[in-house]
Amino acid sequence: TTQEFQALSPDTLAERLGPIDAIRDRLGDPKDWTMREVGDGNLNLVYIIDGPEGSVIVKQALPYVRLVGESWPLPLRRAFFEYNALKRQDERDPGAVPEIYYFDEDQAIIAMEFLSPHVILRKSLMEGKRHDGLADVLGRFCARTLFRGSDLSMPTAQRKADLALFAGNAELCDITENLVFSDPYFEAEMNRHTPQLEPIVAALRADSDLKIAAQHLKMAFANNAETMLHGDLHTGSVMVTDTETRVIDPEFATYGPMGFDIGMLIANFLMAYYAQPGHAEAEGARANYQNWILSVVEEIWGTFTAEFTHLWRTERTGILYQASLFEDQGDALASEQARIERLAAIWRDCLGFCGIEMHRRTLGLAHIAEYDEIADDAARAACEARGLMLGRALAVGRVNFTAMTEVTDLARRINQE
Ligand code: SR1
Ligand code: MG
Repeated sequence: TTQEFQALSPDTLAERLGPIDAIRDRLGDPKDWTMREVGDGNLNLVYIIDGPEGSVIVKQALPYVRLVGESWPLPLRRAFFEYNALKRQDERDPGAVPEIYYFDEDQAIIAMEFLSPHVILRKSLMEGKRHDGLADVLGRFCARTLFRGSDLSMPTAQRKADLALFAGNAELCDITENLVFSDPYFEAEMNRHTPQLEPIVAALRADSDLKIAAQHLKMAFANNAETMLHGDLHTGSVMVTDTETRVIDPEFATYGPMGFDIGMLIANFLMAYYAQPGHAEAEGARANYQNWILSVVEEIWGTFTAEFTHLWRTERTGILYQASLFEDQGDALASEQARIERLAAIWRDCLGFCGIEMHRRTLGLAHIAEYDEIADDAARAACEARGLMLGRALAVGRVNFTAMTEVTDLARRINQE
């Protein structure tokens, strides 16, 4: 029997979660727990519980979009998809995501590892901090989870079952399909943008090539069910220390095209790059830091392709491109050509999704703190306009770029305009 959903509150946390061994064992006696709500995302409640023996994160989905309110209902079962995605990501890239201690499907509660002293990467990029190994972990995470969740690696019956399972996350896909790919390009009700951007926004909404690109990319997102995606891999879904990087929050997990996660991730670094004038003090230090951000972008793609190539050569156990078709017949060159062409397709998608993400974070409902926290409208618009220009160049011109250095060079040129 299912219990009626009840949102957790600081007053009820100890009473409701205290009896659960897996949580009490981590924290100690519930009467000594203290809790604070720390959720700053768009959808959920998030508590940190501190006990005499440790700390735990408790995340609970609400039956509506927190950012908007009860007028926008959203199914609790997104917690089920988040739980299942975390389990799979941990198998495919061990240690990359928080450990889960407890899951309650009816109450949409996941209790998991409290990452400390980690902070949200987006905040850290606004503060001008660098993180060793960041690009390596993120590039590898993308390669491992995307490759190992696909027909390149999984037993195909298992992949098809997962495809059907994650198809149930339809309402969260619907958010992405509308908020990311459509709303930015017309006057959707919940859109907002900085007033000084009006002429650029009008030009983008009248730009047929851009709207056609967005439609093609939307079709790819909705129809190209290549692998299990994280589904919302932005810099707010990454936690860091000086030397450690972890990925969180895969409630938008779904089957989709391989270029989606990595494109969305890179877009968020590029926007952090353009937002720096709104945050960094001295110009010299800012330029250095901006260069570091672009080096991370280049390294993420470099690590992704290196790891994907390694997995292709060592772990291709799925129904796609069997060794019997290539290597066993002494046709290893064809296998390599197939890999190069596959990576080229991911690259094109990645740039397209990257460009669209840069637009929707400036023109749609869900913006980013890097831009939003620039108090002066004109200064914010100057940063955002550069991101919009690069986004358009990437979405429309995605077939013309051949290396990430071409993207970062263009980012620099636009930054100087
Ligand atoms: C209504 S949800 C808006 C955005 O927040 C999430 O983090 C996703 O990025 C979604 O598009
Ligand atoms: Mg999130």
